[in-house]
Amino acid sequence: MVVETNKFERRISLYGDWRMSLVESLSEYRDLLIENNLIDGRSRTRISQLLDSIQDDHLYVAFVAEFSRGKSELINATFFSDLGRRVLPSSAGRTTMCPTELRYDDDVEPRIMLLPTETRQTENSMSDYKSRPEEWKILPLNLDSPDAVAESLKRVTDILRVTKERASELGFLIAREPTDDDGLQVGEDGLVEVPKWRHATINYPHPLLKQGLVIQDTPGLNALGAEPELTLGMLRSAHAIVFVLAADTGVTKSDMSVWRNHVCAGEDSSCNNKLVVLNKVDVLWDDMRHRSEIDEQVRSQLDITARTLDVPTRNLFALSAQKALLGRTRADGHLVQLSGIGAFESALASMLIPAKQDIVRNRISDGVQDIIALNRSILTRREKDAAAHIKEIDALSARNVDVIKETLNKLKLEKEQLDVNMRRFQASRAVFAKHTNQLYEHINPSRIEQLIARSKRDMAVSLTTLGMRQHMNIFLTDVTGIMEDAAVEIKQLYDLMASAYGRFQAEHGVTKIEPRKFSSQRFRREIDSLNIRHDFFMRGVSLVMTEQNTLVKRYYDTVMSKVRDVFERAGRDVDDWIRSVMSPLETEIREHQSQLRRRLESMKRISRTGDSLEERMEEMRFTLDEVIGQRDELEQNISKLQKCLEKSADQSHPVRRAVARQRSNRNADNIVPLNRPSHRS
Ligand SMILES: Nc1nc2c(ncn2[C@@H]2O[C@H](COP(=O)(O)OP(=O)(O)O)[C@@H](O)[C@H]2O)c(=O)[nH]1
Ligand SMILES: [Mg+2]
Repeated sequence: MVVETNKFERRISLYGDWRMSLVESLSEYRDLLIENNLIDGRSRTRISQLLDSIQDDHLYVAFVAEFSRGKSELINATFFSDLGRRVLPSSAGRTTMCPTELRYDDDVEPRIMLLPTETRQTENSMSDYKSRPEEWKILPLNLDSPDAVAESLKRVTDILRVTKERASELGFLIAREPTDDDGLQVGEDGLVEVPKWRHATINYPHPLLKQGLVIQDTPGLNALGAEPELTLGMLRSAHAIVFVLAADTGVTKSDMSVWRNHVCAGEDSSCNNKLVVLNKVDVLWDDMRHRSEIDEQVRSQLDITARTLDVPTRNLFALSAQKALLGRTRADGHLVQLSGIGAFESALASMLIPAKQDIVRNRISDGVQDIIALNRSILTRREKDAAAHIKEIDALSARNVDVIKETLNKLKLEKEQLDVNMRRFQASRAVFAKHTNQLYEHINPSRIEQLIARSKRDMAVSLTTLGMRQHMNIFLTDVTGIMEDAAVEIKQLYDLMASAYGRFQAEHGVTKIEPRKFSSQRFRREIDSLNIRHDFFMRGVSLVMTEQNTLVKRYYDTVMSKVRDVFERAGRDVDDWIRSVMSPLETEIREHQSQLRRRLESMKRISRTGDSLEERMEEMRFTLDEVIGQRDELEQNISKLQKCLEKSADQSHPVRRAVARQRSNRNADNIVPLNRPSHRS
């Protein structure tokens, strides 16, 4: 029997190889630039940052569904079957009580970290707690024994029994009727079971996690509702979301609620980073029936699901996680094949990896393109300069005093003109600084803080959901306005720079390079999507809720902290842009100035001392050859880097293409192809 290899693992490992080769060619390129004195400090820092970002690049996959659909079992089967046992606890009823993240960070020991539920009463979000390990309970994992690991991971099922009031205080919805499935049920003793932990992070050195894969397992509707950060943060940033249904329950009301309000949350349901799994198809297996009959039944259930959720059937997979895990632990290839997990894993890998690869590729292309343009242009200048000087020396061979004078004058004139323009350029810096200040004023963190504070005050006195919703709308509109003002300022700054670049190009033959573009679009899109989600969330909250309600309060805190986060990142990016937008032109001008100075010096020496012309000529020819050699070596390096950044020929899978398209739209403002040199003489 052929034991199938896990397709997911293979694809991830190929992706890891690709990242390594990208790191290698980018480092080689940087070393060459340093060696040939073609890089300034700013570009050097940028390349280091890009290298770091490739190395700690993460792939996020979130498993979302109502409880008991088999999420944990599916994670066990897909990622952990090589341990020969069930690692994440999976059993009937509510098992995974808290959102659980599986990842690997080699700076810390293998361990499970648990954030107590009581922290829900504070204003801090889960991500705030990430930087405060002292608030978490930490248990080391004993890797020598899979049983011991599984035992430690059982902590994610811990519960507390508390009164209804206490549960509400902690932000959990309580079911009003015993038949309600969107709230926690009150037991006969009047107590409610709530998860003991708010969040669990498992640091585990699994090969896939070591490659940067991060798996998020969520417990169900109740936890999603109680922790808005999951929907607003985790699910939004996941590279793939796997939504799980069970064949024995079909699509229930609460499944629909998870799907609409959390997985899609206002986005198009055909969004291509979502896979839907119809799990537990083994419940339909029946030895008394013919295989084709069972297949037909599965197909018809898939059709119904596709229609109900409005997703394309190619994103839907029927499988049995349980049989897949069993088959893999027993090395029973037939059972694994029967389980149907293979097609799901292929689709997941196809969805996840090319989409992620596109993001990395775009980030790197965007990051290095102006560095490449600049060093190409400097080399072209060095080459032109050496050739021009060779001509000048050649013209002197007659030792004609007039010619020497004329050449000297020409060079002097050009140098003077350059100095004048340089002064003009320095003066235009003042205008640039004015716009820069205005831009900083727009995105000033204290301005956002003021808006947040005002909004919180307004909400605190608002007694109805409707009122709060209006205040939230005002807040988000104001924030959008700030983004728009910033975009206008950025455009003006860019135009200013582009005209300064253009002037130098026209008057001094500086190679055509353009200032680096900056687009605030991606930040704007993040704010827009908060707007969409806000509408969605409020539609789901039908009760009259006041600011006192922990859930709504936490929801708004989350939105505000997202806004704060968007502006912080935008501020950092703007900062980096402003610092770097001038430097290519400055470097280019400095290079030009020093070449003119050298040529003037050389001409003066020749005219004064009658330096041997042959010697100078020899020297210049050597310099020219050297520059050409450098350029060829550099071009080879750039081609290697570009090859690495090219899309691989096999991105033709329909899901993959669609995801790549969607992702690249999302990153459209980052995509800039690496241009060929604009001219070479
Ligand atoms: N028959 C069958 N049961 C499954 C399958 N996958 C999971 N289960 C069972 O469904 C229950 C809930 O599974 P679990 O993974 O804990 O679900 P979760 O709450 O979504 O994480 C457990 O009793 C599992 O054994 C499956 O493919 N077939
Ligand atoms: Mg679970």
